[in-house]
Amino acid sequence: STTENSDIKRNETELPMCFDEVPGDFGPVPVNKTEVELDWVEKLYPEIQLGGMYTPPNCTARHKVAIIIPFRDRQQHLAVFLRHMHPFLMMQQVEYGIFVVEQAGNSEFNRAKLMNVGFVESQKLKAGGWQCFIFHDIDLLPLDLRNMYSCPRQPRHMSASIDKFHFKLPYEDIFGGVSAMTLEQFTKVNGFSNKYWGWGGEDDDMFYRLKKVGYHIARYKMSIARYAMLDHKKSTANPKRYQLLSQTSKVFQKDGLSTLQYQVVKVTLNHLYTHILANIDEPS
Ligand code: BGN
Repeated sequence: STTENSDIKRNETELPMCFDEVPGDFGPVPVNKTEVELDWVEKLYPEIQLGGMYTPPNCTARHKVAIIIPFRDRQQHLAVFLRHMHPFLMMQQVEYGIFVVEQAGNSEFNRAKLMNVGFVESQKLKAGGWQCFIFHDIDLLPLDLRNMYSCPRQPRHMSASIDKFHFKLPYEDIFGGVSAMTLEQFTKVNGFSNKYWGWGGEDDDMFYRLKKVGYHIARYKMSIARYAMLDHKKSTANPKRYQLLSQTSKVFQKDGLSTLQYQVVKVTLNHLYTHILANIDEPS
């Protein structure tokens, strides 16, 4: 009977495993950079659960992935990003949540510290915890479904091939933009540094940490790791980044998750994302 059938469907243990790669002919996907209203995007994806969480309904997900997005003053990008990412991630059959971590206060933007906050806070919001963390700039939109939002055995640099950089890798050791690390990888390196205020270097710092503990960086081939970048103003570079980078491999166990200090101002479970507003200023 129908009742029996739906009972079977709801029983998770009976579900087949989700695929590990998007099958067949799927690959390139279009992007739409047109600015849209968040209210309108919400109506497009009623199947997304509160907080921007999703579990594939018809298969058992192989990956439980927290997407962590450092954020400030990019309201115009948020709806465009969510409109692109939700259908993309649903197509990949991953179990995921989207966490937008916004910096309160007036200090320089600290992307890396916000990502540490996103790691800690997202983990509190998932029963059993996330296994995979994808740190994601809000201005990057993936262009190919074969670019799986999962965590392989080595940390993966995902945004290798960006339109704004003419789809060329800027330099071999780059780890910025979008990167994926397992829970184990991220905790082993003590997370990101908390010390990079202003633009640049925090991703290189992570690269040095990973290298120091013996990981190497995985990447998809350039025809798959393709992204479109949304337009924005250039930020001012942090002049201290070279000095900080010269110390990383010596001091990283004393700067990161182990020394992270912040206050959560507010956590809001919106329909398409969890908003974490945090004060990360250093106590004066
Ligand atoms: C690099 C930045 C990265 C940034 C990439 C791409 C530094 C450290 C001194 C070499 N690194 O130059 O943080 O992701 O450009 O924009 O500035």
